[in-house]
Amino acid sequence: LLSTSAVRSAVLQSPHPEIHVPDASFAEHMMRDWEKYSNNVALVDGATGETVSYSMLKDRVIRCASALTRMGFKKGDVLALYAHNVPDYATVFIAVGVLGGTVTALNPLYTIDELSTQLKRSSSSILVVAPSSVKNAIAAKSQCPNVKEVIVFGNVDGIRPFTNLLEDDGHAFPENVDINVDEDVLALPYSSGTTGLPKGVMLTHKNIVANVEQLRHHGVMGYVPLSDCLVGVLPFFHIYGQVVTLFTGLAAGVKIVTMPKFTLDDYLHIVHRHRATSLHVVPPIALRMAKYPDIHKFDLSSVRQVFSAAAPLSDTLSEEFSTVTGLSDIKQCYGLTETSPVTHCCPPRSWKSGSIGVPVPNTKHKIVDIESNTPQGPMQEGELCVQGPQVMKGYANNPEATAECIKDGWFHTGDIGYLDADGHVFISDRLKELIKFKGFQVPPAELEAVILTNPAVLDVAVIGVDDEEAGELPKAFVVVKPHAQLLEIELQDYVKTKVAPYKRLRGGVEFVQEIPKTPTGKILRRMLKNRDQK
Ligand code: 4UV
Repeated sequence: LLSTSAVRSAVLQSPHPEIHVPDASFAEHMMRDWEKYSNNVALVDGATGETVSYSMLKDRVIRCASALTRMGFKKGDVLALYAHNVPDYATVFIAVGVLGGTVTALNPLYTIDELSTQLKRSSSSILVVAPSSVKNAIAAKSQCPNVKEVIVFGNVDGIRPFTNLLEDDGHAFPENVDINVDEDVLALPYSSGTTGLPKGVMLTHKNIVANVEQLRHHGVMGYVPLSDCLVGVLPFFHIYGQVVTLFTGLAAGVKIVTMPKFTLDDYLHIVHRHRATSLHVVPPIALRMAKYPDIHKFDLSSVRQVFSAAAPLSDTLSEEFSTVTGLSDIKQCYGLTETSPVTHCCPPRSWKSGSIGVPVPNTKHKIVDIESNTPQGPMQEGELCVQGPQVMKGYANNPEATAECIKDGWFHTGDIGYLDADGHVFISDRLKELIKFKGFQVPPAELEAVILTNPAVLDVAVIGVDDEEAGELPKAFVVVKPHAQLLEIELQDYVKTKVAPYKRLRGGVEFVQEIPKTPTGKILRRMLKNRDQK
């Protein structure tokens, strides 16, 4: 794909031709081609069967934006989405985009503490929730004076239903909101980045529009308008489901079947029944499919391509998956919340097992030595750095953390990898402290802060331990206070009450005399990891 001399030069361009990224706002860009798709199905609620056509979706966006305007929501305001995947996730996101507002999405499994932390940090004024989350939402609202109103997808007594917004006559729809596509923040997901607690990632209209266009390019996701069908199984609160499935799918005019919750059987039924053409999975879903004895009961012949991202997909799993499912085109992609997310994807035809492929259009990359920051040659390991229009504006209210990861115009991913002789990237390790459980971020610093609130704990360090099914499991090394008593199960139960289920200490607890640290007090996680592997 790339000439050897191109690989020898340290900074590499994407092998794809340069594409044009329009200066359109997110909403304008999403709806640009919808006239062509009008009566075709945009979204199907996989749980209820309700369908929404492109023209209905546009109508809903107008009504929703108008209703939000009447509620006083305006440019610069933040709306929090705390819900499972439903078709109106798209309605809300695009309507907020029209108004020049920002959406901060949250995992619906977040506890009240986790929810109120993000509501406060993001200064959200409206909270849109699923019926099952109303109790948590009310409790969090009472702790967050910035939250003015709670709206529910569905019906719950005393809470304004989202359908009420869709009954608006649309007359307050603002025609001319002035949006600066390079500056105005459309999405504010939270990511821990290289270190520390979750930080608000400022993704501008341009960032998201760029990534949608980079993915739509025929050499990347290659969705076919009007005939393709995607399954919205990965959560829309995470950047993967949000941009790669929902936004890129809707901009491209395909049909998306939303699933509020993953169960393997439901997923395969939907793929079969709706004749899905491209699947977006994370390695744990690929593993479940590869190990499912009843897989042959489902007709997967409509599936043209499978993409896996968010965590490493091993050669072995990729091969087993293809053998068992008969789906030979399983390609890896790679990216981060901070890069909207996609920076790399395996190119059609010339992809290699275990590789994350090559940079998507308009994206440059280099591998640098982690000590000297000098560019590395082929087969030499170092930190992967990227440059492109999808790289975030920065972390909200945190110029220090931004400056630590964006240096001289290069975004440092915190992942270790190398390039092979053809310029394909392989990720081999993680430099940053992040743990990934089934592709979801578990920031060790967040768990450490929670564990330190236990009165028996003197000191703690959390690392990820390898696990075949989940990728990694969070494990705590704990120093107990003198004369205090603490059992592993007690601490695990304590953590369970404070965090979402995917952050639980499934890797166990090990009691130690002291936590190894550098002279400046930084935890030596690598030392703990190496000790754990022995
Ligand atoms: O911030 P985040 O949770 O973001 C993501 C993004 C998922 C993507 C990326 C490209 C796509 O095409 C897509 O469909 C979905 O997960 O976590 C970012 C970190 O996840 C690890 C890596 O450590 C990142 O810094 N990661 C993401 N993709 C891979 C990966 C991969 N293919 N192989 C290894 N690690």
